[in-house]
Amino acid sequence: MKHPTTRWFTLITTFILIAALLSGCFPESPEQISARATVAALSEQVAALQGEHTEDMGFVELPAGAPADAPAADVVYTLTTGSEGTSLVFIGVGGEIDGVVNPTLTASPGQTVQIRLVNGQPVEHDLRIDEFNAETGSVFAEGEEALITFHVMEGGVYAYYCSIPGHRAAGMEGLLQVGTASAEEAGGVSVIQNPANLPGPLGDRGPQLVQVELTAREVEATLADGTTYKFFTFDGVVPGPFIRARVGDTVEITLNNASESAFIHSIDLHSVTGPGGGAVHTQVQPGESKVFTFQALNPGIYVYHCATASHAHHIQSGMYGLILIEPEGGLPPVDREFYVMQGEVYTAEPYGTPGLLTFDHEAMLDERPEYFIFNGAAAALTTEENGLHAEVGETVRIFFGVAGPNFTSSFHVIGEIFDRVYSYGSITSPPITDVQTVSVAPGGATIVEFEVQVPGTYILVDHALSRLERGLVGLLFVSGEDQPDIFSAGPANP
Ligand SMILES: [Cu+2]
Repeated sequence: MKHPTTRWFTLITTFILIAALLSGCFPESPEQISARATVAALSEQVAALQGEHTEDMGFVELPAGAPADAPAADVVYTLTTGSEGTSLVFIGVGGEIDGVVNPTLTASPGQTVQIRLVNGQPVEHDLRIDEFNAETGSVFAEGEEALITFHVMEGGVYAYYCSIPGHRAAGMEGLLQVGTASAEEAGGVSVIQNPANLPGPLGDRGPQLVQVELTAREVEATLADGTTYKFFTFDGVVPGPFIRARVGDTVEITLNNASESAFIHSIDLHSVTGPGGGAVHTQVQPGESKVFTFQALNPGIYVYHCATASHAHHIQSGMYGLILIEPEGGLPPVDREFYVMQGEVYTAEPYGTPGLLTFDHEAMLDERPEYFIFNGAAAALTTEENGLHAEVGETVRIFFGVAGPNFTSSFHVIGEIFDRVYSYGSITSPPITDVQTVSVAPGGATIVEFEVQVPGTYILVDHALSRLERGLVGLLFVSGEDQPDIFSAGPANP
């Protein structure tokens, strides 16, 4: 299953880069000034990206095929450079890839591949494929060309990209697929938890017995486009199921460990009063089950996670979730509730490497994650299917947790202000009001609430924004009538 498109991610990345420039940190070049003019129109561009792109790609017409002096090759591709919205991209020229943005190139093992790069704009670019030591060197002028020829021996999926600083993050990357495994097949299954998938409010009921059954499953699943990873999960989703109980409830937790598992797994819920938060009673061997019971003494929004050594390894692999213990009478009603969790992934291979990635224990001890993710994959929450949706005038509540295992989140929604924040996840203290960014510790959670007054696309980030370029981004789509009294392009109407 293939999900968040590179296009979404790169457009948003570019948006952030532009926003940084607008903050006045750097002198502006003419390109940056013209980019500033496009910021106001970005919401429409984001919306337009949901459709297919057949026009306004700005690619130049070029003849396909290699120059006469080029060495012979089995497969020949021509790519030009260009812009799409505020992103930078490669665009296919000629043949089946003609006009395709960042096309997937194909070849068979043993073939000689030739890629001709034709600069479509007067900006420095190049094209590189690390695995084959193939690099074109820079092209500077519009129309300037460069050629690489290399042999592909082993099947696999490889990334081509522009190595000029910032250009890959701005969108200049694609895949070279050698052999029969398609980029889609390399995507594996999905462990993405849909942010709207959580049980509704409990209402004004009394305490009762709540029985919860969870199964630890180890699954190879999509970490990013063309990239998979061996996740550890509760019930095959990251984060695991949202659990909802109320203060005074007796909660019985059954933890199964799938027979295919290679590791022991367990569960520690921060809502538990008792040793290990339940982990001492739930170290479960593959194919077995264990049960424990606790009484919910304190209302709040709490993280749960696996607590089997190496704890940080199991957590970064995806074994975490949230449990809400409602206060008597529940939380105030809202129109929409969402469930979002942030985590880190420590891979041996650099960010953006296609194929199956492997866990790197040293990188974890050094706290150098390659990926930061919301809900189970890089840019998981940027698609129509897995994004957050609301309508103008509605109130939105986000249960936001940080699994870590190591990094504090500076949770922020670009273009919104949190009307209420339940700081530290405490719901027995009054919420604080009018907050831009909320700090959430690893193993901590919060609840933010806000009314959406203006239609458009809002971007969920950790405002430690380098992490956006490592996959940490989500989208809130708000539909409804424009509200020019609150937000509009152009000068004020007196
Ligand atoms: Cu585990």
